[in-house]
Amino acid sequence: MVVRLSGSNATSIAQHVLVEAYAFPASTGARLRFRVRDLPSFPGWVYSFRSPKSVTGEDVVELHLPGNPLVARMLLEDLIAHGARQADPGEFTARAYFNGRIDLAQAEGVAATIAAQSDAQLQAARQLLGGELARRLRPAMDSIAETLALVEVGIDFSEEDVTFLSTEQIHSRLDSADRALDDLLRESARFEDVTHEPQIVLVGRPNAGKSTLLNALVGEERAVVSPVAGTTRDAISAHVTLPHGVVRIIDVAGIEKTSDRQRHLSATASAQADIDRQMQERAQQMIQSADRVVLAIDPADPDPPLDLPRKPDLIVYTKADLSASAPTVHNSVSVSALTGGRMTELCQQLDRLAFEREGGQALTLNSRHLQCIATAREAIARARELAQSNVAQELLAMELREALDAVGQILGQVTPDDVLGRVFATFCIGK
Ligand SMILES: Nc1nc2c(ncn2[C@@H]2O[C@H](COP(=O)(O)OP(=O)(O)OP(=O)(O)O)[C@@H](O)[C@H]2O)c(=O)[nH]1
Ligand SMILES: [Mg+2]
Repeated sequence: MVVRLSGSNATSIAQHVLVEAYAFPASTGARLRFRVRDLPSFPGWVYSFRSPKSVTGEDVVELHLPGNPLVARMLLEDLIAHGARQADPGEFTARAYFNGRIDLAQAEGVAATIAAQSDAQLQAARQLLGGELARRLRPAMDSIAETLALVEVGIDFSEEDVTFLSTEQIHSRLDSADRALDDLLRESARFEDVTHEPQIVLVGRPNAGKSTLLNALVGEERAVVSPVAGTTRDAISAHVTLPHGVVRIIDVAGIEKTSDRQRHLSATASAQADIDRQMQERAQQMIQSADRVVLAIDPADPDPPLDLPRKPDLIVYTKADLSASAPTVHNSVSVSALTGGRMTELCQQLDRLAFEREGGQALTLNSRHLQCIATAREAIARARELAQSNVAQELLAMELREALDAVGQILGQVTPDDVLGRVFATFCIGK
């Protein structure tokens, strides 16, 4: 277990739980003895990282303890008694951001890593964490910032009749910035797509074995199973963890042909008829809205297979333990939920249906990133118009600054100082 302290008092507070005084050198670990309340002292590891070379940019001490939650809690309480406080959610990451250790997109990457429910989401989070977005944005930011710097210098020297940038030069710089942003948009995936939880609906005739399949996939008795046709009424859904992530599997009422239903109806009261109609409608809705449709067929069922409004993505022949002869059809698998036979293959097929996507390596942008990029591109378009007229240099600078701010906001950077830095770096104004 690891207890992590961050802040200027980290070392002095940590000192209180160590048996002997320790100097906390930079970036090293040592095996030391801990004392917690009246427990016998015990060994553990202490790692210290001095500001600014730590994950938060502050002094950081990590106490690595034996894996006993009770001891860890007592130690935590001792640290709090000596002036520490429990971190707020995300506080280590927030401090890392405010101390300039990571940019805002990387901070989003930390949150996305924690929330990830599939390989694709982890991959997207990893790219944010790795600063990939900052690298991709850099050329556009540089191009806008340099243009702004030159336009501002032009304003300062407007009395002296020197032109720092021609309209064509401004246009070509802005076009290249706009192109870089456009490329980024075209080549990236949307975070909302990646974080979408795939929904797979199980359909089939009554008694096909859908609920039994759901239970076997979940590993517990979620849905009621019985030999009576029409057992499942409301749609039942459950999360199932597949090799590449978590999906939602939905088990709906068995779908009957209208003629079967009529037969059924004559024997039931009209209230039942209404329930039956609602069940069927619900099942049809689920088929329309699900990401994938899996059709369950009992090979022993003499009735012809269902006519679905949508082509199923996979056919599952059920009850393989009862009938050895399932038809061999493309995109089908024959399983026994009862004995578990070929259920692993079914899971692999479901995994493929839920998570197959081309590429997979694309950078992922969330809606905040998209909004910032759109704002930047609008400002670039306005700046391009303004660059035509010489009188509007201040307005042009304003639009460029807005574009730069918008791109900078993706990474959480405040830009005015950045611009000033460039002006002074490229021109010896003080001369
Ligand atoms: N031997 C065997 N029986 C199974 C298997 N799967 C389901 N059954 C049986 O088939 C019957 C119907 O199963 P359910 O899972 O309730 O079928 P369903 O498709 O959900 O039926 P409805 O909810 O009425 O549409 C039950 O008696 C199950 O025990 C299997 O793999 N092997
Ligand atoms: Mg059922």
